[in-house]
Amino acid sequence: MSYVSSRTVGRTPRRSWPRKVATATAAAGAIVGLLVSGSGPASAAQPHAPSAAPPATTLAAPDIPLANVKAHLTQLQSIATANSGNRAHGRAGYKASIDYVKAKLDAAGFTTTLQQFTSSGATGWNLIADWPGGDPNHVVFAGSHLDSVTAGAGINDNGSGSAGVLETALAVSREGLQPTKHLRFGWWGAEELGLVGSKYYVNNLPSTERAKIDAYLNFDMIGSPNPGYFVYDDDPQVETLFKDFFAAKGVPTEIETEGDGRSDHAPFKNVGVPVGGLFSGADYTKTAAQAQKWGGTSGQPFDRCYHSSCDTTANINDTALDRNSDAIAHAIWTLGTGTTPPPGTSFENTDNVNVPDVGAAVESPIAVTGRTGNAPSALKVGVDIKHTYRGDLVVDLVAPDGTAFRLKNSSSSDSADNVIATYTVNASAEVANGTWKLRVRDVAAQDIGFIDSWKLTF
Ligand code: DTR
Ligand code: ZN
Ligand code: ZN
Ligand code: CA
Repeated sequence: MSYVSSRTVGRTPRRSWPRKVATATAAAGAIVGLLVSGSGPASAAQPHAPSAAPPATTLAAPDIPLANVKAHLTQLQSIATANSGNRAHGRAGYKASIDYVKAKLDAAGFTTTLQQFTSSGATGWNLIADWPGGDPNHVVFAGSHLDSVTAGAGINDNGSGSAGVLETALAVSREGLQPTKHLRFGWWGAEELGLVGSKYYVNNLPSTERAKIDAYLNFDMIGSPNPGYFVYDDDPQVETLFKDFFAAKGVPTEIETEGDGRSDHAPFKNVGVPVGGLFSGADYTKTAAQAQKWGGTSGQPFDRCYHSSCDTTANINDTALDRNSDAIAHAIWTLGTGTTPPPGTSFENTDNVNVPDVGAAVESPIAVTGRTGNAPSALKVGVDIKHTYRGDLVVDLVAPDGTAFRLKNSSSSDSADNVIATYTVNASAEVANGTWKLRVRDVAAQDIGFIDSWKLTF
């Protein structure tokens, strides 16, 4: 598709814009995601619909018994007590912890694998447990680190995450779950030495296998004694899944913003796997506002025994441990049994649509199907518009119900070429399924262009 470039000195004055638009924030950058759309461009008149997914139905997760989760913590505490007071990498207490978890999973019918590595001159292990069945090309993966620091038993950090993931896996077995996707669970070694075990796993996972992981969910500290309810702000669909789970229980959540790089989701995220997770807080101090919404004690750390000898079975808030363990099960059942497209799913229209010079707005449609509920609060809108004076252009995202979100205003001073950007839109008030449109209008004479492609990632 060719377009003519020319310049004029004066530019027609910009028009005032209808105000029924919401705002969006722009961020350059690529979108990493799974393309659901079929191959080959549809005609400009017809939306570029992905292969139609069956209506999304998911099985409801069972309640995860708090008593069972706490029984695992009691076992981990006993192991630490019998092994110099800790379960740290390279110490007897860590191998005993691995053996305990593996025995439970073997008895429950999982296919378990011990992956051995060396760090700081000591042998470490990752434990991977696969639930037989499900689509091997779509893996839903939940993990937690099993090692403690040398200072103590590490019951909240991270017996809590390890026990919550373990009990969810055992619930899969008890229910005889037959998920549509393949379920995998992991317990990492040497996280406290710098994410050593999870890095080793990802580094040794072929890229073809990495690509099969629809989502990696990380649980590191989920029972803090003065708890907060933090949701990782990584994959928008996973983030929304957890936020909606807690909202349905009347539990407010906050975004875990400083978690990047702080736990075992980081190696997965670094290779493009959609990630998410939950966190109840460590050594940061709970604010008065947070105590107001979550209870507990303001001015005190979420976990005053973080990395200390007092991180024992007495260092757990049962409500937080129970809620977060149930959230793990909810995520596994929702992502593992539903026909909802996996996290990081994109819908794309690659048809070229000409934008008339200083003319009427044009639209490029995308039909979104197979999703459940509303769009995420961080819906990614990837835009590629070829144009020789991008200041001429006004760009809106239009939701299926007609609500317009302003992505870009015109600017008489922005003479650069092309609009190639990714915008993040809070579309959580909009139903996800339906025909979304990219609306583009050229408001200044001379210079023309066309919509080359655009993409929605949930
Ligand atoms: N690094 C983890 C604890 C931790 C601290 N901040 C976050 C944020 C998100 C997850 C975990 C953490 C540890 O000490 O194991
Ligand atoms: Zn730690
Ligand atoms: Zn930890
Ligand atoms: Ca123009």
